[in-house]
Amino acid sequence: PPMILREDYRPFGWLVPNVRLDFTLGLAETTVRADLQVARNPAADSTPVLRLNGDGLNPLEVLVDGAVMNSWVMEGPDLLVTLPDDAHTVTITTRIDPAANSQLMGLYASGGMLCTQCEAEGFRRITFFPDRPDVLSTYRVRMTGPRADFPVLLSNGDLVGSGDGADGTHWAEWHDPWPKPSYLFALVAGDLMVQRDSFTTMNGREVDLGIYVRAEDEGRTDHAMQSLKRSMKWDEEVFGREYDLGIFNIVAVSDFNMGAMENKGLNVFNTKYVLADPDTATDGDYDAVEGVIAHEYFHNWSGNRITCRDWFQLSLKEGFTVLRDQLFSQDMGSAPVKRIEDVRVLRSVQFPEDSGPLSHPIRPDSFREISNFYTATVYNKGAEVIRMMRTMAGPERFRAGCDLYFQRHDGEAATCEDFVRAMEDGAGLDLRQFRRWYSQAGTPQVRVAVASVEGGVELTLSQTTPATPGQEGKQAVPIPLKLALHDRATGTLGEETLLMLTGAEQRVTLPHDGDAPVLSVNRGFSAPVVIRRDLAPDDLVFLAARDDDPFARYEAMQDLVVGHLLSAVRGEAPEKWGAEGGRAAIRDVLATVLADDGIDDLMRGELLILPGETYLAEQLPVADPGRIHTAREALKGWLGQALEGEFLALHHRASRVGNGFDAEAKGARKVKTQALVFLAAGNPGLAAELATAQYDASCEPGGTMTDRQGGLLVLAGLDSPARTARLLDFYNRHQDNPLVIDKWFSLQAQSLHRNALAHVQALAQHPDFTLRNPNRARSLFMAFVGNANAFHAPGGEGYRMIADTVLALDPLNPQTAARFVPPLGRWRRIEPGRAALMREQLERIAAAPRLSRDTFEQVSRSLG
Ligand code: HT7
Ligand code: ZN
Repeated sequence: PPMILREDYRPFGWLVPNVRLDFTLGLAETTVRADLQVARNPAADSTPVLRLNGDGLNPLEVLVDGAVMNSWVMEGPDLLVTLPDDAHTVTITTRIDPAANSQLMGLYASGGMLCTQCEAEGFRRITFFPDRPDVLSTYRVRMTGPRADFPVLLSNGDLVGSGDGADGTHWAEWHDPWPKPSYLFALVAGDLMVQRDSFTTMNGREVDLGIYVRAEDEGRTDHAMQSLKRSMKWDEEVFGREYDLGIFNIVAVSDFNMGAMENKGLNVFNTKYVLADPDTATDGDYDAVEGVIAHEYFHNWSGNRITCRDWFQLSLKEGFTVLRDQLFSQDMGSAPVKRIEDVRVLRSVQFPEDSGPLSHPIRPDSFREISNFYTATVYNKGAEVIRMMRTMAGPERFRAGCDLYFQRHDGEAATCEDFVRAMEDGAGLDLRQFRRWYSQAGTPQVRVAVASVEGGVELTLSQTTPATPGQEGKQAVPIPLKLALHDRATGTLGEETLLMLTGAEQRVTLPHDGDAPVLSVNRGFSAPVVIRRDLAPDDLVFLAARDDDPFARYEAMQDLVVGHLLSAVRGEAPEKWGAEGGRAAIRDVLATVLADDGIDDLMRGELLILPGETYLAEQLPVADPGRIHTAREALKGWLGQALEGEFLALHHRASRVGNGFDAEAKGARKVKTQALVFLAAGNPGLAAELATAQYDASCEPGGTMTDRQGGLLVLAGLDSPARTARLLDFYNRHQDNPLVIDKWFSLQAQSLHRNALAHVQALAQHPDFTLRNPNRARSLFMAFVGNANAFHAPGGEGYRMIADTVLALDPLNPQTAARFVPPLGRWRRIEPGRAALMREQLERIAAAPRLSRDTFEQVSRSLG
């Protein structure tokens, strides 16, 4: 497959101002008649040839200005039509089979309904079209189908007509007045229930809201609806963005490749991010629903009103929208906790991506398959890059920059450069050097050294970015670092300041009165970098227990544990990291955290999370996953024993808090299961009893899925007679709810049980398991990949199982298959024995015939 280059961008030769689509719907046969009004693009090189992208289509008929034309040609999957004049109407008829569409791109059948997914290049699987984001058209869509099968007929924009047809059919016609690229087109037809509501915009316009689900999911959309209304209000208040149609619909489908899709006026969602009720959704699920609903809604401005010129600019809409949804969630709940959660995702997913073979800038320079670039780098690092601009400008000037961007580029297909320029002009920032964050891949490493000088301290800061594939030499990037100098002896906390590190090395002197300065740096995670600082354990203990920045407390706690564990993994003498090899200090800080009335349980829960095994592996040039797992479990067990009384008391206290959805109840549930996690490592017998009791209590009326899942996850890792009984109970209780059965697969795949790998092998044969449903495939195999100890089984069985999954899934759903390749691609950073086994599996995949473009690209980059 060819490599597509960012620098090769050229405007399309033709404009397509208006599109009319006429669908005759059937699950196994849908006919599409597309009328494209086309005109030569004065801003492009003139060409009489209109290239219309297709993917697996045959034109049944081609008309130009109403007359049959036979001189069209196919070039690969594309249709080429040569047009004599400057403006024409081109009409093309195609026929597709949605039921056979297992890729879930284009028009496909899911549970008896029809729905579409067109981003990035799915529209070309429906009809021939210039399927690129810089061709904007208004759409008029007519659908006809059997009323009994498809009582609900939806598309983008406003409903402009509907009626009955012959033989039990009916039709509906929708018109979207806002010009949009083809990737935002959507159609849904099915037998669906709707929850309706309305929203009055800041200018007093009424918007009809609808959330459509299948009958069995009725009654589980209230949280999504409330989240939508909160999102609409927040976007008005914080970004000044008002909704621009009279209708906003959301449809939930159970077969979906990603989380959701922001189609104009008709968002299509994975059921996982719509449906929630206390008996079946965890607190994490509730938060995820709110976050994804917000994200897709916010795209209406950052993505739809202003879209991307080409797919290299994907972070223009995704990075910006992730930042917007993160800020929203910060405002809806606990801001520090949300920040810590977001940083944890960045460091456990994006940092490894950025230090491996798939590393790419947030604005990539090349790709073979764009679906492979919907990554944590484009999304999450992209959000961090814009967050840094906000930090440098402050919220008010940042808002002015956003306002200018929205005003300047409304209705356009824009670039990342346009965004940066609007920030320069609107927020008054000089971003000349900052642009390197868009072009340079890799995570900057910042070394910080502190020396006492007369009247203060001298900081020496230096930065380097390791080489990444195709980018050997790196330049310094501007790094905004929030910092404060505290005094350990007196306990005085210093004022926060913002320092810009712009060069490769920089020295700064900061005033400080006391004798024991402790530097708190990258507070709030002001920059997406790795900080290397040589802080003594005592200083980390001080920061973990006392810093006024919650993120800095979390960070110090993490550093303390990382220091101890890496020392243990390297086999260093325990004294190197303080008494008991640092364990005593960790125990004491944890005890302080457990007793600290100044923080709530949601925050306490964050401070109790030990760094994950992937994050720990990331700290080493070459890691032995087995040693990391052993060291981490040993620490957990030691802490579980050393603080058994405290964890028991915590579990007891938290169990007495009610089942509500306020912060107190959510916090209690969070620390309750965390207490169990430590106890399970320290005293498995006792933990099994408590986990069983927690599970059983959660099955009483009013009990929550958070407690049920938490108890069962811990129990699944232990050898207890209750294990099998409760797993069976959970299955029987929820067997009719696919999203909960996904949890059942996941928690067994994630469990710390020594036979987890064999359990996953057996579960893959379970009658409820299928690779055809992406949620189910991910629930078992992605959860398994996240279980580092099981995935990295020394004999390579885990690697083989994932390679088998890729090979089985690739012909069905290449996008989902390709997402299982990156875990194997980490082989260079794993000890040689396992690395060889990982590589062997990548080579086995590479050797398979007829590999998809998606999987081929990921495997070849991983081996490269
Ligand atoms: N913008 C949406 C991307 C998306 C997608 C991409 C490829 C294949 C399937 C997909 N479904 C949705 C999601 C978002 O970021 O909002
Ligand atoms: Zn998005």
